[in-house]
Amino acid sequence: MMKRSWVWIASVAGITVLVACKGTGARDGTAPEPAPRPAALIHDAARGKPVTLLGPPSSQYSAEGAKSLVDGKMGSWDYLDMQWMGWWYEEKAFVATIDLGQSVAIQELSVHALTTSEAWIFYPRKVDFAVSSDGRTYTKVATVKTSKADLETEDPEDRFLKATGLTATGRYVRVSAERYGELPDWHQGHGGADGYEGQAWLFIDEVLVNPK
Ligand SMILES: [Ca+2]
Repeated sequence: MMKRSWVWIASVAGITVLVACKGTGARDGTAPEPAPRPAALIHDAARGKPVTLLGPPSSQYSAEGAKSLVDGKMGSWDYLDMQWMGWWYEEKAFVATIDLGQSVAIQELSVHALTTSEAWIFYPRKVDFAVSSDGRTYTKVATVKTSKADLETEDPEDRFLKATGLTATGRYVRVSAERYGELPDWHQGHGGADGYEGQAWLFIDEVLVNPK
């Protein structure tokens, strides 16, 4: 089982996101302040719809399985709050496909992700959003990338990595997230220096389609 490390060195920045909540108190070794959960969303078109994953999350961090991605429940900055699902580098890539049940005009797609470097959890390097009418042929409609500063933010954050202003139509939505990969050189676990694998976790808890 991997070990948690305790490093708090990095920078912060904002990117193309809806929410970026900063935690505090970590640098001096105290626990981060309790995090407010994002404001409840009234509805989105993916809520409760069937979800398939390329591969399941780690059994350590699996919430209630794939359906947790569309249950409208968001995690906090506590990665152990049972809302987040975690994908370790040994798991398959994060690829989630949602069947909306009917053709939908899509204006916005987003994924809610967590970063907590002290727990080896980093935002994805990028998220690709694709849409299909038949469930076989997918067309990429947006890519959201995170910057180096976003990826190496010091404090816990949660973000909606989102694509807006879309003019797509489709019944199926596919979201693919690229993991951070090897821990950065400032991180205690970099290069497996502490005897562990030196790889980052990816934590995601929700995929949203046209949130209102
Ligand atoms: Ca959820």
